Amino acid sequence: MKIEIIGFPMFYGCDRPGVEFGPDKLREVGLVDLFKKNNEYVIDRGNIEVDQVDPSKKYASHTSMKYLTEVVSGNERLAETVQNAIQEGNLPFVVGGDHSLGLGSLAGVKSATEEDFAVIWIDAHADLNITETSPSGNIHGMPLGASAGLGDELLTELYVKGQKVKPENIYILGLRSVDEGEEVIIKEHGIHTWRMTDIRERGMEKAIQELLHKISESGIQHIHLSYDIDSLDARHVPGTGTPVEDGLEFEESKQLVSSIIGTGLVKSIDFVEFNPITDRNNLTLNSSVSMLETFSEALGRINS
Ligand code: DIR
Ligand code: MN
Ligand code: MN
Ligand code: MN
Repeated sequence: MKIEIIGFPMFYGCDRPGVEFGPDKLREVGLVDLFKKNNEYVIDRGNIEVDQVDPSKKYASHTSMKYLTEVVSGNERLAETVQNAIQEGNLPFVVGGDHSLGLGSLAGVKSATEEDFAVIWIDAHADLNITETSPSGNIHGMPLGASAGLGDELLTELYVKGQKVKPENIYILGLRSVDEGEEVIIKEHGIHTWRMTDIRERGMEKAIQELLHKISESGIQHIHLSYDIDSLDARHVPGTGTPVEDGLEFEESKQLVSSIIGTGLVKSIDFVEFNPITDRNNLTLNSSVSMLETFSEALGRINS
């Protein structure tokens, strides 16, 4: 399986500049070679084009969603690139940029995949907001909800019409900052969650067992893994839009990622929210590289 690295240099989904430099900063410190160390075929597809707009026009679309036009156009291009990668039998590894790129990634997976697929979302946040529940209007808080078919058609109809993933096939881990409206959505749609409180109570080992058991019971053969670096404890990631305390330690995060990839079912991956501009002493850069090494090694093990 070839790994296709795809950069998505966008900050419009989080409305905080800097995160758009994530993909190129990671390339600068050897992103591609880091994957080549463990994997025979690695291609760098470069960056998806993002339409530029002045911040004073962030509300130009007459909805409370900020930068709607640019988020949608960039994600439609991303969806096509992801779809092509999967149809060629390759594994798209999408590097953000903010987490609104989940919209394009999942639309691409949906277009390329006939059968149902699962989404594992590792994040401090649920990213399940719809326009009415969003406290911020930031689209990076909405990609999972929209992909489940919830909320505004402006997002749910992106690239391919309608629901991309069934709520019962969504698994969120690392949660510790959930908005009120998102709590209702989690309950109503039976979305599987392992919050930090669950992980602290029962341990990561147990959480992984439960997760893999549920996925195996579902019979799903394609997992999309979406990794937000703010799932890591705040002290490891000062350079991310919304660091949250009481998060994952490296050991736990690595164990989780390795086990998920170890199933051999992961066919597409996102890695998001590294902001080199707000980083301190390269802490977040080093955290990102350290996690990327784990992705590379785990992929290498199933790839060889
Ligand atoms: C919050 C923050 N739930 C929102 N979301 C973030 O604005 O919707 N997601 N930071 O990564
Ligand atoms: Mn996120
Ligand atoms: Mn997050
Ligand atoms: Mn559950």
